[in-house]
Order: sequence, then C-alpha cells, then structure tokens
Amino acid sequence: MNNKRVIISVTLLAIIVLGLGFINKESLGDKKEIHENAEIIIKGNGTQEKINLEEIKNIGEEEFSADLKSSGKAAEEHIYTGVLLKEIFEEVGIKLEEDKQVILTAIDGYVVALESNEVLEDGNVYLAYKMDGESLGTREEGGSGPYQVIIRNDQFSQRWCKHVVEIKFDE
Ligand SMILES: Nc1nc2c(c(=O)[nH]1)N[C@H]1C(S)=C(S)[C@@H](COP(=O)(O)O)O[C@H]1N2
Ligand SMILES: [Mo]
Repeated sequence: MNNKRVIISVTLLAIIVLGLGFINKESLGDKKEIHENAEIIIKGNGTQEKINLEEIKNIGEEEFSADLKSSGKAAEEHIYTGVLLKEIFEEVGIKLEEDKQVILTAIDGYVVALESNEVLEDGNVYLAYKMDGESLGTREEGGSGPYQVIIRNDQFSQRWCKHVVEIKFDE
C-alpha cells in the first residue's frame, strides 16, 4: 500500500469508529433518561409504548410473595408490589403468543430471555416496583429498580432482571 492509501484507510476507519460510538451513545443516553424518569419501554407486534409508574399502577397493582436468592445468601421471602407482565402487554395492545420469547433489557446491559409461555402463566411473571412496602430504588441508590421483573416460579433469581428499561415480545 502506498502512503495515500494508508491515510485514506485510517481516515475512513476513524470516521466509522466515531460514528458507531455516537450512535451507541445516543441509544444508551435515551435509556438512561428513561431509567431516571422511571419509565419503561414495551415493544412488540411492530409497536413501541413508553409507560410510567402511574400508568403501570392503574393496570392493576397486586401484592405477592416471592423468594429472593441474593448472591451468597440463603433464600428470603419478601412481599413485592407490582403488576402482572402479561397485563401490561394487554394494556398496550400487544398480543403475546405461545412458544416465543420475551426479552428484558436493563440499564447495566443485563439481558434476560423469558419464554412467552412463562409470561402467560397466572401469577408468575411480574413487573415490580416495591419490596416490603418500599420503592425498589435505582441502581445509583444501590437498589434493584425502579423496576425489577420477578419470576415467582423460578428456583433461582438470576433472571429477576433489575433496573429493567425495555421489555420486548420477540414475535
Ligand atoms: N440488571 C441486572 N439484573 C440482575 C443481575 C445483574 O447483574 N444486573 N444479577 C442477577 C442475579 S445473578 C441475581 S442472583 C439477582 C439478585 O441479585 P442480588 O444478588 O444483587 O440481590 O439479580 C439478577 N438480576
Ligand atoms: Mo446470582
């Protein structure tokens, strides 16, 4: 390669790297704002809705118990407050079908895949915002919220997605 070619290649690469960085920053920035405003994105069937705590509560708040298995500790029973995830999908007009996936994405980049069948079960998968009567707290506050997905029938809690900002039905 001659010098001119090297300079052109390096310049093009630099533009691509900066461009990709910018796109990535934009999408993370959006998510950060959604997290700070205690909003959550619900996606599927080609649509996308942003909902807040007030709207979530109005769908049908429930209190339920679930066993939290924090790392390095024995399981502890807690009382959570939240809404059944399938009812949130129903509310925004997204019809969940069987044998598909529901993908949960958190502000720290943690991603969890659920079977849509688990979400469709009664009293199993909830979007929670309180534990033992207290708000879950943000990641910055050392909490597990503002929202955490609780899977009551799960023997382990590694899929209990903390700080969830986007929930997608993968049709
Ligand atoms: N966003 C997010 N959610 C997460 C995790 C995580 O690192 N990030 N860890 C998981 C794991 S491995 C466990 S055991 C539970 C409980 O986490 P805790 O040990 O912080 O209570 O959260 C799960 N949800
Ligand atoms: Mo864990």
